[in-house]
Amino acid sequence: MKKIGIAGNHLMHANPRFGTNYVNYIQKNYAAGITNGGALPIILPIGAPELASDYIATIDALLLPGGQDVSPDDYGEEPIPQIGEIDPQRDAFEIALIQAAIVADKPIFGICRGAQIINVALGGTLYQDLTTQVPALAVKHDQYPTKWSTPTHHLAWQSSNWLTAHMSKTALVNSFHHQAVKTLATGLQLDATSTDGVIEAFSDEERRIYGVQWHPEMLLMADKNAQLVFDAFISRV
Ligand SMILES: [Mn+2]
Repeated sequence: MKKIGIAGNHLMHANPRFGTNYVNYIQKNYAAGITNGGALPIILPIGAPELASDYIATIDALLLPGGQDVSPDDYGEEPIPQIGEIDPQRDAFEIALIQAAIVADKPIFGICRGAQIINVALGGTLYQDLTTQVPALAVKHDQYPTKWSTPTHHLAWQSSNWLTAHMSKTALVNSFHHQAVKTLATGLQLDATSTDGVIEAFSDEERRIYGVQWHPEMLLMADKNAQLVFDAFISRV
């Protein structure tokens, strides 16, 4: 069985629900997308970057999920006032996982923050806050309070890519992000934007690196076609 490592998240503040213990976790739907696709999800707890290559050795591919804002320090910027919560420990661990997966020639799939941290790990940059930094922004990219499983904005495909065979020409996706890719890292192909030009998907078939800015795992709750994104990735492992 193909083993897909999911980079875990953690509750960063002592939490009364768990008797103030600190907690490692991952949202269930990431694991569901992998098990539905016939592969085995393995959660990788945030740890020392030095452990990354050992973790990568135990899996066949890496999935990087959503979460906190990526620290602008990772791409050489000071934080603007509109940035959300950052987690340098998670950033460092995930960047080490990405580098180790590339060295080991294992496929990588990033969702939302996961796509952003891939881009940063490869030398690209991000918008810290779309509303502040993109004057031409015309689409609502943080659809809250509309529920996660409701797609709200369209994709504009920019290339023939790993998803175009599986998704419609006028695909609707959900959107829960206030950061986004600004400059794509060298070697990444632009796959899709939103209709206002925000980067929503990229790939590199040679290194088998894939990123999407929306949340296919939350669309699984309402649309079985959303599983095709996970299936397309698993087929490349
Ligand atoms: Mn969006």
